Amino acid sequence: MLFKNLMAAATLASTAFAAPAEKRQAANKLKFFGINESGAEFGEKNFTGVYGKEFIWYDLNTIDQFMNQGMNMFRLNFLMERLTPNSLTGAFDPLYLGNLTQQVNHITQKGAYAMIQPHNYGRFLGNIINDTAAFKTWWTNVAAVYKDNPLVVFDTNNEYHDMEQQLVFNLNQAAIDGVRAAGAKTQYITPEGNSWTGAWTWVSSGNAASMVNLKDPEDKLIYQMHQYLDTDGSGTSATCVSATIFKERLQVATKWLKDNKKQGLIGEYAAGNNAQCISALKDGLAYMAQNTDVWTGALWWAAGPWWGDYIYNMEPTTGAAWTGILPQIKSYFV
Ligand SMILES: *[C@@H]1O[C@H](CO)[C@@H](O)[C@H](O)[C@H]1NC(C)=O
Ligand SMILES: *[C@@H]1O[C@H](CO)[C@@H](O)[C@H](O)[C@H]1NC(C)=O
Ligand SMILES: *[C@@H]1O[C@H](CO)[C@@H](O)[C@H](O)[C@H]1NC(C)=O
Ligand SMILES: CC(=O)N[C@H]1CO[C@H](CO)[C@@H](O)[C@@H]1O
Repeated sequence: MLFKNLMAAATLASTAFAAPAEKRQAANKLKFFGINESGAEFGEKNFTGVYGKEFIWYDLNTIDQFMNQGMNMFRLNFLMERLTPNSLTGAFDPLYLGNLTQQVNHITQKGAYAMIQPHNYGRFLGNIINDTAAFKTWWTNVAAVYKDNPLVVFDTNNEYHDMEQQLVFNLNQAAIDGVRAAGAKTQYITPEGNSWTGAWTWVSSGNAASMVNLKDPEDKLIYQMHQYLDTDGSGTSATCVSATIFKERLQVATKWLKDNKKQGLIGEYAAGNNAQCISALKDGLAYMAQNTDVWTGALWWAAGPWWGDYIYNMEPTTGAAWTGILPQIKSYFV
C-alpha cells in the first residue's frame, strides 16, 4: 500500500495450532492466513529513528491472539536503513536485528511463518537501489541469520514502483540468488513487482512478462501481489467499488499464475468495515479458495501497536477490523 499519509505498518500472522507448518490443506481453504505487523518502519523519513519514538516493534501477546484466531503467517515490516545503517553491505545494528530475530523466533517456535519484509519500495536512503551486487550481498547477510529456520519467508522488498522494469527484475533475481547463496535452501521467497506489486495491474504493468523469467534453483518462489478494493486501489478509503471488486481485480493475475504454473500470495489486502466491503472480501477470498492450485493465502493490512483509529486496524482488541472483519473472513482460512 502506498502509505504517504499514515505513519507506517508491520506484519504478521500465525496459526492456532503449533501444527507442522506444512499442515495438510483442507479443501477450499487457503494455506496462509496472515497479517502485516507494522510499526518498526514508522517514521520512515527519519532513517535512524529511536525505538519507542519514531518506531515500535510488535506486541508478542498480540501475535499470540492472532494465532488463536488461526493465523499462521506474519509479515514483519522493518526498514533496511535501520538494520544496516551505513550501507547495503554494512554491519547490522545489533539491537534492531535483535528485535527482528526475537519476533521471528517467537512466531516460528509456535509453528507459524515469519516473513522478513524490508519495507523499502526498492529504495535505500531515499535513492532507487541500482547496485544489484550490493543488494545480493544484503540478502546473503540477512538470510545467513535465518538460514536454518524453515518457517522464515523472505520478501525481496515492499512495493517497487516508478522504476525500470528490468531493474525490478534484476533486484528480485539478485535477492533470490543472495538468499540461496547464504545456504538458505528450504525457505519460500516472495518476489514483488513494480507498480506497487498490484494484482489488478500485474499483466498491464509489464510485471507479468518480465517476472515470469525469475529463476530459483530451489523452486520455492511465491509471487507476492497486493490488492485493495477502493477506486484507485491505493488502500486509502473505506469505500469499496462494488461487492465483487476483489474477485474481479484478481482474475487476470489468476489466469497468469495458472498459465505459467506459478504460486501467488496476496501479501496485502484490506477494505472498510462496512457491508459492501465485507461482501467483496468474502467474494474475493471465496474465489481464492476455489483456486488454491495457484493462490496460497492472503495477509491483512494491518496490525501493530500504533494504528489507533486507522480504518483497517486489526490490532486486538479495539481495532475496527478486529471486531468487524476478522470474524467474517477467518472461515476462508481455517
Ligand atoms: C529523528 O529522530 C530523532 C530521534 O528521535 C529526533 O531527535 C529527530 O528530531 C528526528 N528528526 C526528524 C527530522 O524528525
Ligand atoms: C530492541 O531494541 C531496544 C532499543 O534499541 C533494545 O533496548 C532492546 O534490547 C532490543 N531487544 C532485543 C531483543 O535485542
Ligand atoms: C545509482 O545510485 C546512486 C546512489 O543513489 C547514484 O548516486 C547513482 O547516480 C546511480 N547510478 C545510476 C547509473 O543510476
Ligand atoms: C497497505 C499499506 O498501508 N501498506 C503500507 C505498508 O506499510 C508501509 C510502511 O508503513 C506503507 O508505506 C505501505 O503503504
